[in-house]
Amino acid sequence: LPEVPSAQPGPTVPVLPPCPDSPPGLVGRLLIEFTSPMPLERVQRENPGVLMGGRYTPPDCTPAQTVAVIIPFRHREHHLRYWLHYLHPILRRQRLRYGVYVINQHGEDTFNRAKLLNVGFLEALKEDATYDCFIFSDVDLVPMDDRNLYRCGDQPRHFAIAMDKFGFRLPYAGYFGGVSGLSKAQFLRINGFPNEYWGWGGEDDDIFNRISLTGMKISRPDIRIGRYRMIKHDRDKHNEPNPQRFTKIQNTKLTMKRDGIGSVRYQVLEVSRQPLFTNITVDIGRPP
Ligand code: UDH
Repeated sequence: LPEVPSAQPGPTVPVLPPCPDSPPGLVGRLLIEFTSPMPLERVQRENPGVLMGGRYTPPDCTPAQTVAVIIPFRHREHHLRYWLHYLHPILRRQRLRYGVYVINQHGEDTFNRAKLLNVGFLEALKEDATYDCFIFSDVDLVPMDDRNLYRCGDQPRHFAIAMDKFGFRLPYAGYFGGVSGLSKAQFLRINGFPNEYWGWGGEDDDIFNRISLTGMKISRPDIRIGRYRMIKHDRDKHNEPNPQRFTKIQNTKLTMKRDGIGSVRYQVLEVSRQPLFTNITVDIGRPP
């Protein structure tokens, strides 16, 4: 590594080169399965380079961005172990500086995915004000190709475009669910995500509307690269399809100004730094 002499006499400081745009050492298509048992101790042993709280910085280069990966969560420990097992090595090969934040909804009231993602944005920034890219990932989605780079670009990015459960295609042209990424500036430009979608469905379409209404355009990887496996599961309790979703997504233009990152109210109950992720348990209230 090149070394620059420091101004003061004393040790020289190594200067790491910028991380390459196309990281060397990616392997391409991956074999993903969810049948072998996956104890957390094993996943920890496999990832000694990950620091407490699920933080990682490449040892050999300086990344252009700092990425917060935000996972909306409740009662999916089994899925989280597979996610950590597959994603940490992928993100490492992608030469990312990143942190993993599991935003755990406290209690048994109706689930609210988008509000948890808003909480994740604010809480990750409290942990590290240098985060400038936010990847929002469901806990049950694992990319099948490590060339699907988890970073932000000049437009909001949709990563999970070819999921196995949809026959490796987009289910509809405006689909923005599963795994998406926005820079800090892009996220603030759309006033973050809606807080008022309780239960399953619609919030991803509302986010799509926010992006379109602010004149941005979604960027996507090649369909052969944006492939995902979803861990099969039954419908969760307290996350029933939201019957209001169809009317709500008609009104994004009116609601996005008052409902978003600027109006999110919640209470953090616990922040706990685990070896492979930071768990933030939060009370986000309940539907009116
Ligand atoms: N999530 C939780 N806990 C919950 C509900 C949701 O952690 O109780 C999170 C988790 O990250 C999940 C994401 O929110 O990946 C999205 O929720 P989901 O997986 O329920 O949504 P999806 O559209 O599935 O993937 C809908 C139910 C499918 C039932 C299929 C029955 N065969």
